[in-house]
Amino acid sequence: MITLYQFPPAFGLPNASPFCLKLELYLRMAGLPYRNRYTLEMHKAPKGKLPWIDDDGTAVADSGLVIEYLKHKFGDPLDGPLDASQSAHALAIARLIEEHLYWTVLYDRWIAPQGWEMTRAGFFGTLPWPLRMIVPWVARRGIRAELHGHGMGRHAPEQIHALGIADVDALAILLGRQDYFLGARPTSIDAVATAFLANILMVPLETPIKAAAAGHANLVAYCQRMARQYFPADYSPR
Ligand SMILES: N[C@@H](CCC(=O)N[C@@H](CS)C(=O)NCC(=O)O)C(=O)O
Repeated sequence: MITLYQFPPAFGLPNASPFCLKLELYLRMAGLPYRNRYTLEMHKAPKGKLPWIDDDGTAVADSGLVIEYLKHKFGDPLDGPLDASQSAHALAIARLIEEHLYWTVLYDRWIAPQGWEMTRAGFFGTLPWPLRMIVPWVARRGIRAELHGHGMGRHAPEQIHALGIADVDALAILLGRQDYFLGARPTSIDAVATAFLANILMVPLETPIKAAAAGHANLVAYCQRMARQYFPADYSPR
């Protein structure tokens, strides 16, 4: 049995970590049985980040590497039929989302004042005092350092928003009038796109990037369609 270790649900989503939501969506899309373990024990994660899985004693970390592992072990019903060009297209979209757009979202949640209010309350609000004062401060300092290391954190807020909006606009063009990112059938890139778009569109935080995404009717309809099809049944939208 696959055990999925991920953060507890937050912000009205099955998971406020897009990487965790991506992996849970993939498991559901591929029809693989799994059980959830909600955790904050980062020291138990093989790479110090969530999500990771334990598959009958085999620990695998990193959402992308987990998906590769699952494809290898259980078959690849979603992406198996893709040709090399479609796979390359999907890889380019995933990199745009995970290695670029993600960092703009991280900035809006952890550094921009309005986002930080939401994040501090949502992630740390139930901690007892004085942990409630110390833990968020330490965590935010870590995220600030990561944003600086990546480079995104070195830009002005308007520049970060312009970069994120360009990504969202590109995604809207790439999706176009299709039902899914590679056509009429869902593939694993839809787990990636939905996890990140839902974490922009379906979270109660108004940002210029969310406004841009909400302005693309195809992205909104896509996200809602994927949520209806694949979000866990016990998830109740706000
Ligand atoms: N490349 C990793 C990224 C995972 C990741 O960045 N997880 C974040 C949450 S979205 C995390 O665990 N952060 C906690 C930390 O860095 O301490 C994947 O695809 O799983």
